[in-house]
Amino acid sequence: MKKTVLNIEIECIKGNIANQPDISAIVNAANAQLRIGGGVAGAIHRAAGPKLENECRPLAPIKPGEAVITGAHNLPNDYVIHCLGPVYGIDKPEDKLLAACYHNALKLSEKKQIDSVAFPSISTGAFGYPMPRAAKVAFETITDMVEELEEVKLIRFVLFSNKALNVHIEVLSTIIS
Ligand code: AR6
Repeated sequence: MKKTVLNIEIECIKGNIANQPDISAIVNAANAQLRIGGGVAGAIHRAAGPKLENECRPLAPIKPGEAVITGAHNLPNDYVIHCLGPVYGIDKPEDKLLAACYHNALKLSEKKQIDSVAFPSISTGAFGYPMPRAAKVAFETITDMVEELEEVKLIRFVLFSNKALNVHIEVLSTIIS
């Protein structure tokens, strides 16, 4: 499913964030130490190889809402943007911290002249953020930013299950008609 806002495509697909060869930057749902971990971080680090963790080491730790950028090593992309989402119920206010992840990732993309970015659903796995609420924060943050985006032309959400895909399609439809 695709929606276009001011010439920027927002797309939702089912898939694996570590297998998006047509995308310049993929976003990692990282841990504070930028180590391998599970879920998205595990998939990205396994596919990128150990040099990614080496490059991450001096950039850690990061705080909830922050984003840092590295190369992609063995991944088919140019960059990995590592975001630390809030742990739901602990890092507060969750919505502001989650919005900061999307905002900071897109700011970094603009700075590096990245034209396509793929996001997972940050914080909705191990960090427990309810997916419909997280999707609303993500899409609202992006639509608030489209006017200032000059480089980014495609924003893809890569969802891991049909259920996650359907939640995102439903929420996106309520935000962009
Ligand atoms: N591609 C796309 N989505 C995925 C993939 C994948 N390969 N794997 C999982 N998801 P999570 P968080 C979905 O837990 O909640 C890690 O251990 C998953 O179903 O990866 O931000 C880190 O080391 C869920 O909807 O990220 C951190 O400690 C969403 O992606 C912590 O988990 C995010 O799940 C970060 O937790």
